[in-house]
Amino acid sequence: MGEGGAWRPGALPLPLGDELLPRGQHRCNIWQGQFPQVNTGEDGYLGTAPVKAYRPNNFGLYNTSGNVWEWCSDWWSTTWQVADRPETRQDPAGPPTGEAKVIRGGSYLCHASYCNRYRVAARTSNTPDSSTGHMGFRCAADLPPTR
Ligand SMILES: [Ca+2]
Repeated sequence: MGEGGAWRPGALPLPLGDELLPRGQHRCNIWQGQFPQVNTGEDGYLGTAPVKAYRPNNFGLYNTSGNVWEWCSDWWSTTWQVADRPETRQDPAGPPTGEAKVIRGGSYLCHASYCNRYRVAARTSNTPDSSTGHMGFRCAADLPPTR
């Protein structure tokens, strides 16, 4: 940014490290403070935040990063995606079976010192019988056919 906040060609849009706090505005619910001893709740939440607490992304989706890890239908694998096959490259759905499901996006427990996965592309896993306060799910449906 140039002086006065004007865009300067060739400049990064935000100072490094300010992606989650542009112009002093928190963009998602993560941990602030000294993890795990002190959570300052600087973003307004010590635990989960309401769905519309932060503005949506450009697709209109809320909480794609932080707040709660999002359960995915894909089985977790550290090797399946490595193979260069059509099913691993085109709309990959993960292996047909597994022991743990993919979770993505990070949670209010993520902190730079411990779990800096509060981004849309972040993936890790948990078993389907797990129960925690920092995982949730997103309901989705296909659009009805148009005439
Ligand atoms: Ca928080």
